Amino acid sequence: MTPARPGATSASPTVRLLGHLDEPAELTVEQLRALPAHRVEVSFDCRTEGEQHHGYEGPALLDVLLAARPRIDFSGRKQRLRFLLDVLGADGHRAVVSWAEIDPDFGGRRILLATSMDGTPLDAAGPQLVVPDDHCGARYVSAVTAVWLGPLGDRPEPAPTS
Ligand SMILES: Nc1nc2c(c(=O)[nH]1)N[C@H]1C(S)=C(S)[C@@H](COP(=O)(O)O)O[C@H]1N2
Ligand SMILES: [Mo]
Repeated sequence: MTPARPGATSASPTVRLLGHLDEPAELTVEQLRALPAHRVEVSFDCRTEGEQHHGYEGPALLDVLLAARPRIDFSGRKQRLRFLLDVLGADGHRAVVSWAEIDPDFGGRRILLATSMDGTPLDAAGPQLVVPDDHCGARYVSAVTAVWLGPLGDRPEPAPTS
């Protein structure tokens, strides 16, 4: 029998929230639905597949992380700028998002952790990162298994893979 891999079980894959958080968590897609959901229609370009159009629904990545209580000093603004999010997919594909991209005082981008794509629930596949303003689809990391939050220069080595 294949040993269960955290975040990649076929029954209900989970996404782990790691790093500088007061309440690190491991959430199923179903648990992500407890947060307010947003709906977006997006287009992005893929170098191999061409132009793609999809409708996604899910919580804002910001809300997912705020629920885990980031250890970030929010008293000022400059302190936040060194923080980044390392988003990891089940196949090892990964993309970095800066905290400032999703912070309403800076980019305020509506980046989602989608629980459905084109009306199809992602419970079995795992959630997908949705980056509506990106032209290229490469940051639409699917089957997200981990999101690490932390400051630049304080990243875990080796990278979180399980
Ligand atoms: N986990 C994972 N997510 C991924 C990729 C990948 O290789 N692995 N490829 C990205 C790329 S290059 C593109 S263009 C989009 C394609 O999204 P789609 O297949 O849902 O249209 O997924 C992105 N998400
Ligand atoms: Mo792509």
